[in-house]
Amino acid sequence: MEKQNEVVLFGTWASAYCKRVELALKLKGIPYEYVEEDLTNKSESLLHYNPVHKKVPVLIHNGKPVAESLVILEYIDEHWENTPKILPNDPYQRAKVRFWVNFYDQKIMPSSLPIITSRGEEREKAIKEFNELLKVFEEGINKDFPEEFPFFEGKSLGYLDIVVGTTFCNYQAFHEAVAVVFSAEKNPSLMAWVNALKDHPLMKETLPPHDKLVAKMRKKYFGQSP
Ligand SMILES: N[C@@H](CCC(=O)N[C@@H](CS)C(=O)NCC(=O)O)C(=O)O
Repeated sequence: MEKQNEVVLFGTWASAYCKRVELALKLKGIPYEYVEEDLTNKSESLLHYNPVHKKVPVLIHNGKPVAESLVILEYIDEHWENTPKILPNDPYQRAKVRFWVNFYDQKIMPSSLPIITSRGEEREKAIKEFNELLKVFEEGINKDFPEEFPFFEGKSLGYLDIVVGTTFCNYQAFHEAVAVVFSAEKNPSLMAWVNALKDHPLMKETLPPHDKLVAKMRKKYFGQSP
């Protein structure tokens, strides 16, 4: 007999992109099977289901793959419509949330890479540039969503909370393994938001363990053994 709602997630434990999807599935109460991928030796299944990017996450729903984390989040929200909504119902609000999620993925996420790869003055410059983008982001979301702080969409976590939370809630690991990039003095509302997100029970359950993540970052970025 055909299963109606078989959900399988291909992911890897330290990936914020994968954690986005895990968190969304949990928030919506969707049962799923999780398959941990070894990205140094990608499985035949991953290559079959995501032949274009060959990346995780990939969600397989009743045998059909959906790739790219933001596409997956929107798919989940549209398919399981009688579960807590991730995106706002109002088209204009939805457009604004998508705008800032895209800004986050396209501008802020890539700007953390030069911080990892540089040293000394170059690193200071990279941190400064990262912070300038963060300011634009912080001021933009405060202006666009003045009523909804610290959680968008009222009490349940929304699209921006999921996307930002699953990366920034690990900031202490990044500070320990790489460099200190933000603080309550420089980024007051962002830090208040991130700290509130860190306390959400499903966020806590979903984030990777701090020590394991620090060790992974040190090894991946600097070739250091724990
Ligand atoms: N734009 C993609 C990015 C996903 C991504 O970069 N995944 C990484 C893990 S964090 C990956 O699978 N990397 C394997 C590779 O690049 O070969 C998304 O949003 O899903």
